[in-house]
Amino acid sequence: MTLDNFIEYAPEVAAAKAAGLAIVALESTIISHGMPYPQNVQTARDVEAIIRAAGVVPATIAVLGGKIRIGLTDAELELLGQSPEAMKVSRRDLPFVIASGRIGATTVAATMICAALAGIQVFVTGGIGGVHRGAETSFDISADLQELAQTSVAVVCAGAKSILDIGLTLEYLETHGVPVVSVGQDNFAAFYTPDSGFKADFRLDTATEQARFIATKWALGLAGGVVVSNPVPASAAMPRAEIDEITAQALAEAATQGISGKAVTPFLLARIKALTEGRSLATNIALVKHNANIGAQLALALMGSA
Ligand code: PSU
Ligand code: MN
Repeated sequence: MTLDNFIEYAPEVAAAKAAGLAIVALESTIISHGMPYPQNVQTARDVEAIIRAAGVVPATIAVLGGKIRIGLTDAELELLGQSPEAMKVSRRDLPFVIASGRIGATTVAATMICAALAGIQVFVTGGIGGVHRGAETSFDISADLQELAQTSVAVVCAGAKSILDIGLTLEYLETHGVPVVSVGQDNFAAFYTPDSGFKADFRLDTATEQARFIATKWALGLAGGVVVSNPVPASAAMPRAEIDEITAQALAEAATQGISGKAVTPFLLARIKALTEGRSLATNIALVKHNANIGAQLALALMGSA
């Protein structure tokens, strides 16, 4: 068994690799477990279009038919968006979903692994997983953080949701040597709102500066990811008091219902969406599109600093 048996490129991505063009990876758990149908599929298509319009090739990543797929067709995006049986796949789940031939939607951690295997340096998503509130008793820390510690992919996101303990998430990243770079402001972003109240490590506003920083890290042999925190545009942000109240309610419901393990994050995302009657979804869509622009520019700049 060699890696070639398990990885398949879409023609567009294979051509981009051969020509040395900039490529941006995209995850699929955001499609299957992060947003409802049909907005999930529409957003996935729109994000790919934004990246293409910037002259960069998008590669949405998932596991289908026993293979890691780098770049999906429209019909495959639809399949991921509509299949309740699609598994949420993190690092530990990857061999299972490949070996069993099931439908797998990759998280930030698994998408980083697949992007690195495919030689893709930039990955755009919405929010990263992190240290959950109450982790001192639940031990619930997303595998995304360990992946950032070891896999050399830059992850453009809108920070981390306040369903998490953002302060502890940043502490964990610091311990593991993962730099958190902020775009356009000093503080780390909080997904629905621009400001988490915690400072990011470094503020680098331009793609050129971000690319120079990332290329320097890797040239020094410092393997591992970089978090690029891009705040939601103010015009699309949610009122902080409202999101705080809804987050508290969603967390209380998760505790009452005994939700645990990999189900926690999808449960909270779905409850927040329901409790805001879809307004959080509009914010979510807007921030992912904004991240696509930043990620495409970063991928182009990285080609120049390679
Ligand atoms: N946070 C979001 N939206 C998401 C996710 C997180 O705001 O869709 C998804 C991502 O795929 C992320 C995963 O990698 O949830 C983290 O899950 P867990 O907390 O179980 O590691
Ligand atoms: Mn977890």
